[in-house]
Amino acid sequence: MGLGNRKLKEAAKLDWLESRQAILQNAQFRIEASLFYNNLTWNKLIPEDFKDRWNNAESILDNLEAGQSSIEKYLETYRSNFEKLQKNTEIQLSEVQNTSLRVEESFETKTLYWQKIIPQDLTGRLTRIESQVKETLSKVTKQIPPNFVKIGTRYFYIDKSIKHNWFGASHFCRRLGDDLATIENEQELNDIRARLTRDPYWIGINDLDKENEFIAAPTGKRAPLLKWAPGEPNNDNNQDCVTLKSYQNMDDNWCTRELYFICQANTNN
Ligand SMILES: [Ca+2]
Ligand SMILES: [Ca+2]
Repeated sequence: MGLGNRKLKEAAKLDWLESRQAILQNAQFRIEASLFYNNLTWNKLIPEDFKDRWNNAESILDNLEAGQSSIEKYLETYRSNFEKLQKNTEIQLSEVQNTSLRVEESFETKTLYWQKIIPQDLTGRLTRIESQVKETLSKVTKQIPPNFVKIGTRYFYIDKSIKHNWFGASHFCRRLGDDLATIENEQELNDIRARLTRDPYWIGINDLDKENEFIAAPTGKRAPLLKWAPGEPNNDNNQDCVTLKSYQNMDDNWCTRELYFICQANTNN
Protein backbone atom coordinates (compact mmCIF):
# COMPACT_ATOMS: atom_id res chain seq x y z
CA MET A 1 0.00 0.00 0.00
CA GLY A 2 1.13 3.53 -0.71
CA LEU A 3 2.11 6.16 1.83
CA GLY A 4 -0.95 8.18 1.03
CA ASN A 5 -3.25 5.38 1.98
CA ARG A 6 -1.46 4.73 5.18
CA LYS A 7 -1.79 8.35 6.15
CA LEU A 8 -5.49 8.25 5.38
CA LYS A 9 -5.97 5.26 7.57
CA GLU A 10 -4.11 6.87 10.45
CA ALA A 11 -6.09 10.01 10.00
CA ALA A 12 -9.34 8.07 10.02
CA LYS A 13 -8.26 6.32 13.19
CA LEU A 14 -7.37 9.62 14.73
CA ASP A 15 -10.73 11.04 13.80
CA TRP A 16 -12.47 8.03 15.20
CA LEU A 17 -10.48 8.34 18.40
CA GLU A 18 -11.17 12.01 18.58
CA SER A 19 -14.82 11.41 18.01
CA ARG A 20 -14.88 8.75 20.70
CA GLN A 21 -12.96 11.01 23.00
CA ALA A 22 -15.48 13.71 22.36
CA ILE A 23 -18.32 11.31 23.10
CA LEU A 24 -16.60 10.22 26.29
CA GLN A 25 -16.05 13.79 27.33
CA ASN A 26 -19.58 14.57 26.58
CA ALA A 27 -20.77 11.60 28.58
CA GLN A 28 -18.46 12.50 31.43
CA PHE A 29 -19.80 16.00 31.35
CA ARG A 30 -23.36 14.79 31.42
CA ILE A 31 -22.58 12.49 34.33
CA GLU A 32 -20.93 15.28 36.23
CA ALA A 33 -23.75 17.61 35.43
CA SER A 34 -26.25 15.01 36.47
CA LEU A 35 -24.43 14.42 39.76
CA PHE A 36 -24.22 18.10 40.32
CA TYR A 37 -27.92 18.61 39.75
CA ASN A 38 -28.80 15.56 41.79
CA ASN A 39 -26.81 16.92 44.67
CA LEU A 40 -28.58 20.19 44.32
CA THR A 41 -31.90 18.41 44.32
CA TRP A 42 -31.07 16.36 47.42
CA ASN A 43 -29.67 19.32 49.13
CA LYS A 44 -32.91 21.07 48.42
CA LEU A 45 -35.03 18.14 49.54
CA ILE A 46 -33.06 17.17 52.66
CA PRO A 47 -32.62 19.96 55.19
CA GLU A 48 -29.24 20.48 56.75
CA ASP A 49 -30.53 19.75 60.31
CA PHE A 50 -32.23 16.60 59.06
CA LYS A 51 -30.13 14.32 61.30
CA ASP A 52 -30.76 16.34 64.44
CA ARG A 53 -34.43 16.61 63.71
CA TRP A 54 -34.62 12.92 62.90
CA ASN A 55 -32.85 12.01 66.14
CA ASN A 56 -35.00 14.40 68.07
CA ALA A 57 -38.14 12.97 66.53
CA GLU A 58 -36.97 9.44 67.32
CA SER A 59 -36.27 10.46 70.89
CA ILE A 60 -39.74 11.99 71.22
CA LEU A 61 -41.28 8.90 69.69
CA ASP A 62 -39.37 6.69 72.15
CA ASN A 63 -40.55 8.83 75.02
CA LEU A 64 -44.09 8.73 73.71
CA GLU A 65 -43.96 4.95 73.47
CA ALA A 66 -42.49 4.75 76.97
CA GLY A 67 -45.20 7.14 78.16
CA GLN A 68 -47.90 5.13 76.49
CA SER A 69 -46.53 2.01 78.11
CA SER A 70 -46.62 3.71 81.50
CA ILE A 71 -50.16 4.86 80.87
CA GLU A 72 -51.17 1.35 79.86
CA LYS A 73 -49.52 -0.06 82.99
CA TYR A 74 -51.29 2.57 85.10
CA LEU A 75 -54.61 1.84 83.42
CA GLU A 76 -54.08 -1.88 83.97
CA THR A 77 -53.34 -1.31 87.68
CA TYR A 78 -56.30 1.07 87.93
CA ARG A 79 -58.62 -1.47 86.26
CA SER A 80 -57.33 -4.22 88.54
CA ASN A 81 -57.79 -2.09 91.68
CA PHE A 82 -61.20 -0.95 90.53
CA GLU A 83 -62.26 -4.54 89.94
CA LYS A 84 -61.04 -5.51 93.44
CA LEU A 85 -62.88 -2.54 94.94
CA GLN A 86 -66.01 -3.39 93.00
CA LYS A 87 -65.80 -7.01 94.15
CA ASN A 88 -65.28 -5.98 97.79
CA THR A 89 -68.15 -3.52 97.55
CA GLU A 90 -70.41 -6.20 96.14
CA ILE A 91 -69.41 -8.57 98.97
CA GLN A 92 -70.04 -5.87 101.57
CA LEU A 93 -73.35 -4.94 99.98
CA SER A 94 -74.36 -8.58 99.99
CA GLU A 95 -73.40 -8.89 103.69
CA VAL A 96 -75.36 -5.75 104.55
CA GLN A 97 -78.36 -7.03 102.63
CA ASN A 98 -78.15 -10.37 104.45
CA THR A 99 -77.86 -8.65 107.84
CA SER A 100 -80.77 -6.38 106.99
CA LEU A 101 -82.82 -9.40 105.94
CA ARG A 102 -81.98 -11.25 109.18
CA VAL A 103 -82.87 -8.18 111.29
CA GLU A 104 -86.16 -7.78 109.44
CA GLU A 105 -86.97 -11.47 109.85
CA SER A 106 -86.07 -11.35 113.55
CA PHE A 107 -88.14 -8.20 114.05
CA GLU A 108 -91.07 -9.73 112.21
CA THR A 109 -90.86 -12.91 114.32
CA LYS A 110 -90.75 -10.92 117.54
CA THR A 111 -93.60 -8.68 116.43
CA LEU A 112 -95.72 -11.71 115.61
CA TYR A 113 -94.83 -13.21 119.01
CA TRP A 114 -95.78 -10.06 120.90
CA GLN A 115 -98.93 -9.67 118.84
CA LYS A 116 -99.93 -13.18 119.90
CA ILE A 117 -99.32 -12.76 123.64
CA ILE A 118 -100.44 -9.11 123.97
CA PRO A 119 -104.17 -8.64 123.43
CA GLN A 120 -105.12 -6.02 120.85
CA ASP A 121 -107.35 -4.14 123.33
CA LEU A 122 -104.64 -4.09 126.00
CA THR A 123 -104.75 -0.32 126.54
CA GLY A 124 -108.53 -0.30 126.88
CA ARG A 125 -108.50 -3.23 129.29
CA LEU A 126 -105.68 -1.72 131.34
CA THR A 127 -107.51 1.59 131.58
CA ARG A 128 -110.68 -0.20 132.75
CA ILE A 129 -108.72 -2.21 135.35
CA GLU A 130 -106.95 0.94 136.58
CA SER A 131 -110.28 2.71 136.87
CA GLN A 132 -111.78 -0.22 138.81
CA VAL A 133 -108.76 -0.43 141.10
CA LYS A 134 -108.92 3.30 141.77
CA GLU A 135 -112.64 3.13 142.51
CA THR A 136 -112.26 0.10 144.80
CA LEU A 137 -109.28 1.68 146.56
CA SER A 138 -111.24 4.88 147.06
CA LYS A 139 -114.17 2.94 148.59
CA VAL A 140 -111.88 0.90 150.84
CA THR A 141 -109.90 3.88 152.10
CA LYS A 142 -113.12 5.75 152.75
CA GLN A 143 -114.75 2.87 154.52
CA ILE A 144 -111.82 1.30 156.33
CA PRO A 145 -109.01 3.72 157.19
CA PRO A 146 -105.63 2.03 157.74
CA ASN A 147 -104.78 0.81 161.27
CA PHE A 148 -108.43 0.99 162.30
CA VAL A 149 -110.32 -1.91 163.87
CA LYS A 150 -114.00 -2.62 163.54
CA ILE A 151 -115.85 -2.52 166.84
CA GLY A 152 -119.57 -3.12 166.51
CA THR A 153 -120.67 -1.18 163.48
CA ARG A 154 -117.97 1.48 163.62
CA TYR A 155 -114.19 1.70 163.14
CA PHE A 156 -111.72 2.92 165.76
CA TYR A 157 -108.00 3.66 165.84
CA ILE A 158 -106.60 2.61 169.22
CA ASP A 159 -103.11 4.11 169.49
CA LYS A 160 -100.41 2.02 171.15
CA SER A 161 -97.23 3.88 170.24
CA ILE A 162 -97.52 7.68 170.54
CA LYS A 163 -98.59 9.71 173.57
CA HIS A 164 -100.15 13.17 173.27
CA ASN A 165 -101.98 15.59 175.54
CA TRP A 166 -105.72 15.81 174.77
CA PHE A 167 -105.25 18.60 172.20
CA GLY A 168 -102.34 16.83 170.42
CA ALA A 169 -104.35 13.63 170.36
CA SER A 170 -107.32 15.46 168.87
CA HIS A 171 -105.04 17.02 166.24
CA PHE A 172 -103.54 13.61 165.43
CA CYS A 173 -107.00 12.10 164.80
CA ARG A 174 -108.03 15.08 162.68
CA ARG A 175 -104.89 14.64 160.55
CA LEU A 176 -106.15 11.14 159.79
CA GLY A 177 -109.40 12.75 158.64
CA ASP A 178 -111.19 11.65 161.78
CA ASP A 179 -111.78 12.69 165.42
CA LEU A 180 -111.12 11.54 168.97
CA ALA A 181 -113.67 8.86 169.71
CA THR A 182 -117.00 9.49 171.39
CA ILE A 183 -118.94 6.47 172.65
CA GLU A 184 -122.45 6.01 171.33
CA ASN A 185 -123.76 3.20 173.55
CA GLU A 186 -122.82 0.81 176.35
CA GLN A 187 -122.14 -2.10 174.01
CA GLU A 188 -119.59 0.01 172.14
CA LEU A 189 -118.09 1.14 175.46
CA ASN A 190 -117.63 -2.42 176.66
CA ASP A 191 -116.22 -3.61 173.34
CA ILE A 192 -113.66 -0.78 173.26
CA ARG A 193 -112.63 -1.29 176.87
CA ALA A 194 -112.04 -4.98 176.10
CA ARG A 195 -109.39 -3.98 173.56
CA LEU A 196 -107.43 -1.52 175.74
CA THR A 197 -103.97 -2.59 176.97
CA ARG A 198 -102.10 0.63 177.87
CA ASP A 199 -104.39 2.65 180.13
CA PRO A 200 -105.52 5.30 180.23
CA TYR A 201 -106.68 6.58 176.80
CA TRP A 202 -108.06 9.94 175.73
CA ILE A 203 -111.55 10.02 174.20
CA GLY A 204 -113.30 12.96 172.50
CA ILE A 205 -115.29 14.32 175.44
CA ASN A 206 -114.56 17.44 177.56
CA ASP A 207 -116.10 20.18 179.68
CA LEU A 208 -113.54 22.79 178.66
CA ASP A 209 -116.20 25.23 177.57
CA LYS A 210 -118.49 25.03 180.59
CA GLU A 211 -117.72 23.15 183.78
CA ASN A 212 -119.55 19.86 184.16
CA GLU A 213 -121.21 20.20 180.76
CA PHE A 214 -119.51 17.36 178.86
CA ILE A 215 -119.74 17.69 175.11
CA ALA A 216 -118.68 15.42 172.20
CA ALA A 217 -115.73 17.26 170.65
CA PRO A 218 -116.50 16.16 167.05
CA THR A 219 -120.03 17.59 167.12
CA GLY A 220 -119.83 20.25 169.85
CA LYS A 221 -123.08 18.75 171.18
CA ARG A 222 -123.79 16.91 174.36
CA ALA A 223 -121.95 13.58 174.46
CA PRO A 224 -124.29 10.73 173.42
CA LEU A 225 -123.12 8.48 176.28
CA LEU A 226 -121.57 9.42 179.61
CA LYS A 227 -120.75 6.38 181.71
CA TRP A 228 -118.60 7.45 184.66
CA ALA A 229 -116.33 5.46 186.91
CA PRO A 230 -117.36 5.61 190.55
CA GLY A 231 -116.72 9.07 192.11
CA GLU A 232 -116.20 10.69 188.68
CA PRO A 233 -116.28 13.27 187.27
CA ASN A 234 -114.64 14.94 190.31
CA ASN A 235 -112.93 17.87 188.45
CA ASP A 236 -109.94 17.21 190.70
CA ASN A 237 -107.80 20.32 190.46
CA ASN A 238 -109.65 21.35 187.31
CA GLN A 239 -109.93 18.19 185.18
CA ASP A 240 -111.70 18.89 181.87
CA CYS A 241 -110.81 16.08 179.44
CA VAL A 242 -112.18 12.54 179.59
CA THR A 243 -110.20 9.26 179.69
CA LEU A 244 -111.18 5.63 179.50
CA LYS A 245 -109.46 2.56 181.02
CA SER A 246 -109.68 -1.15 180.33
CA TYR A 247 -110.87 -1.76 183.88
CA GLN A 248 -112.76 1.46 184.40
CA ASN A 249 -115.43 3.63 182.83
CA MET A 250 -115.06 7.36 182.09
CA ASP A 251 -113.01 9.73 184.24
CA ASP A 252 -112.32 13.46 183.92
CA ASN A 253 -108.54 14.06 183.69
CA TRP A 254 -105.97 16.82 183.25
CA CYS A 255 -105.98 17.75 179.56
CA THR A 256 -102.20 18.30 179.53
CA ARG A 257 -101.34 14.70 180.42
CA GLU A 258 -99.46 12.77 177.74
CA LEU A 259 -101.54 9.65 177.11
CA TYR A 260 -102.48 7.17 174.41
CA PHE A 261 -105.78 7.90 172.66
CA ILE A 262 -108.67 6.46 170.65
CA CYS A 263 -109.78 7.91 167.28
CA GLN A 264 -113.07 7.14 165.54
CA ALA A 265 -113.31 6.75 161.78
CA ASN A 266 -115.59 9.31 160.18
CA THR A 267 -116.86 6.99 157.44
CA ASN A 268 -119.74 9.23 156.38
CA ASN A 269 -117.63 11.99 154.90
CA1 LIG B 1 -114.07 19.84 184.61
CA1 LIG C 1 -111.37 12.85 187.57
